[in-house]
Amino acid sequence: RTFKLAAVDLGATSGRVILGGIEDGVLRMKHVARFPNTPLALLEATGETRISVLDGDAGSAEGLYWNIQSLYAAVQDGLREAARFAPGLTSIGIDSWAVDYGLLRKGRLVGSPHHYRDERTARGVELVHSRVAATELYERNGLQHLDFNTVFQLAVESETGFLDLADEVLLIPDLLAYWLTGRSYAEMTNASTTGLLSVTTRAWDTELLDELGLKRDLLPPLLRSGEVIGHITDATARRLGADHSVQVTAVGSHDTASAVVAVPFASKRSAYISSGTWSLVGLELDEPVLSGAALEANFTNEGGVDDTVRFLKNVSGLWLLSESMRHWQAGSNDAQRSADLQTLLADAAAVKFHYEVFDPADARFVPPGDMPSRIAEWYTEHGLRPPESPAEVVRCILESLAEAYASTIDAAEALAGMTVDTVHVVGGGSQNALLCQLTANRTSRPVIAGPVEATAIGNLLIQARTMGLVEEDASLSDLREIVRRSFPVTKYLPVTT
Ligand code: LFR
Repeated sequence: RTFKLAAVDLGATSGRVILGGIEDGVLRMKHVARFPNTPLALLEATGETRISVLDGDAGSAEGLYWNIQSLYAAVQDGLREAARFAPGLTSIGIDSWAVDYGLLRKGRLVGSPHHYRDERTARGVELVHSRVAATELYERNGLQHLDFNTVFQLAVESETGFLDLADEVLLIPDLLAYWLTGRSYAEMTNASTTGLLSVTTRAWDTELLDELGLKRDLLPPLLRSGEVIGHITDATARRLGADHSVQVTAVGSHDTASAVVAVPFASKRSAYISSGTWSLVGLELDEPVLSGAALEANFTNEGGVDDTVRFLKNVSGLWLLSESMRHWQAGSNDAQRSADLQTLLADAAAVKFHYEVFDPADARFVPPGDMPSRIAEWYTEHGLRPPESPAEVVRCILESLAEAYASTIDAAEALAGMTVDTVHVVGGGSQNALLCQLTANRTSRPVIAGPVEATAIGNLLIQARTMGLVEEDASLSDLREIVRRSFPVTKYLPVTT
């Protein structure tokens, strides 16, 4: 009875479907499905092109893609399970990573969506900057420069002619919502990561599209989180075994926007870190900060739920650790192969740390591949002694992330003119006790860790408000009160050694 809502939450390495409902003012959740998200690398091998699951050195791949059809099949399986378990299901909300999209022609997908780690984006940056200077771009879209922002990807699609095939571009969550409902929209929080949305009007920047030679009608109408995308189609209802009155609700479809909704802010002076594959470190503000200093510091002003601004910086994340684990587990050394994460983290905590930190945002760490060697290479190039054992590498990764968090929070404080007295960590990284403690130490501020499922929680809370399960006019702070009531947190105090 309790469960009326389903959150589809897609991450770069796995996806999940989680049921939710409100009971006595508390958010209850039930995980119904979890599935891997394995990208596809199209490799050039012996002269012919063959599709292969990503393995080994993807640097030599022709392209890196999302297996969106498999993902959609897994999402439908998950929703079928959700509908079976919760016959009273009324709403579905979808969020995923940002920037990536499918190209459609007459409603059909043209090719597989590219993965943002595909290295073609460097060309896109050249193409865009030859028409619009970086400073002008920042004034218009307020975004941190990341080579993979949609605007750069579309510039490459345009140069290669693929864009000529398309009459519509749909971001990943919008594409899945389209398949479920037959309605195509662009939800605002995710649209704000494309680089094509005006940071001042939060409408598509048609002048920018013109300057870049992109067709104005490629992008669908915008929708705000909390609005209804549509009811599921009859065919979808049959496939899911769900009632056709089930609706798909626009949530903060950018996973980071949903995660920020679920930060149980202890005070107005709190910073947050949404810590997963990436770490998004920043502040919730009412207005964007578009100063030269913010551009210089490469901060982003993404659109948040309820017209907030996510003033933050993407500073790499636990990808460094998961990709290192993938490398070790595929290796020939038995001891390394059998190393599980918990043992490694315990060993890393025991390492006597006498290394420098490295820059986790260095471009060499973006593509998939052998992270431990790339980290060693970074140290050697800087004339420093590299970590050797896996435990040392893990410790260096976590110390370096914590240091990046600290300098980013200090910068955010200065740029936004606000004092930060507390740091919230949500997402997978909030379960990493070593990372949380190092973050407290290096930021010299208390860290409040949790909830781990912030993204799904934010997704469910916006649906709950739309469906009238909480007050229709509940503010973000009202929703955060529900988070505080529903989920415990862990506190880490800074320790100086
Ligand atoms: C986090 C995230 C970040 C975005 C990156 C790529 O999952 O959505 O916010 O910078 O993935 O889309």
